[in-house]
Amino acid sequence: MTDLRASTNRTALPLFDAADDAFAAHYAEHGFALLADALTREEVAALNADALRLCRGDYGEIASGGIPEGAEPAADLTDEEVLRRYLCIHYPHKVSPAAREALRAPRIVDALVAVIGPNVKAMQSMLFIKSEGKPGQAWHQDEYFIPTRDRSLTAAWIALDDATVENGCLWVLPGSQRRGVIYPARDQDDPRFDCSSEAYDFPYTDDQSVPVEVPAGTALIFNGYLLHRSLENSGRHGYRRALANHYMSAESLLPWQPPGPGEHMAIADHRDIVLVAGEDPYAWKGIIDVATPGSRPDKDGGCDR
Ligand SMILES: O=C(O)CCC(=O)C(=O)O
Repeated sequence: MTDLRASTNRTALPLFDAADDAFAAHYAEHGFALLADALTREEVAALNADALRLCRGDYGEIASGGIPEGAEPAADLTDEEVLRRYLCIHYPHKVSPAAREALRAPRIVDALVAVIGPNVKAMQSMLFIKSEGKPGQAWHQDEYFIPTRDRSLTAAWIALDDATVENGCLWVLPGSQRRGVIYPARDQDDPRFDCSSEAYDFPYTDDQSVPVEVPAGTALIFNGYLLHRSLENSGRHGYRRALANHYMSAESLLPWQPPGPGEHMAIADHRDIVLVAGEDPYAWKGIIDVATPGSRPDKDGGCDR
């Protein structure tokens, strides 16, 4: 396996121009691959403008894990103050036209088809704002939270600002997807991280990890079993915004929510999905629209538990 630690400078991770065979081979080996210019400058600007509208409540209320009752109304706050209130908003695609469009961005869909197969559905989006001083997320695997039946969970993490070590870019453990093992997770109180749990007991060390420093508009496509984390936006670096969308093969059921009454667990299949490529073999079940935007709790310097 190629050792990517030798190339941890700001430009050395390969940035692919297209989702070609080399892109797919890099993904298969390392569990991730970088797609250049996945979104245009205008699409990035539209997403950042919608981020502000979301935080201002222009698209409706954001169920909040972080804003105390009786907090000042958004209308009385500056843009900076209002953006600082949110570390991450889940399901922006439910209300933001720019986020909905980004879910189907053609270059990203090409990349997903290259690594998943012809039939691809999306089930979640997350908009990270990560203002100065805001925490990152501890080591985790996305399939721990969103299980598929065929290990096809794939993230498209799109930088909406240039992502750097200083402003809290993602870090990955290359190849950690290969064993196909879901590692245990526990609560943590590390001030570098928000309230999300941390994976532990895996056979890799922090010094094997690689920072993913990329220009805005780049998509990091990564496997749901890949261990990854981000550190805090260490201050005076503006925002480190990113849109993280999650996809899987349309052939797999999605046992993400408990089965309905009288439904056997083995056929649980959450249907709040968006087909982005090919055909949905379960179209006969219909689609539901139940998720609404919400934010996760955090505070400057860790979790507000
Ligand atoms: O963007 C970040 O800081 C963390 C994102 C992440 O861990 C994820 O999308 O699973």
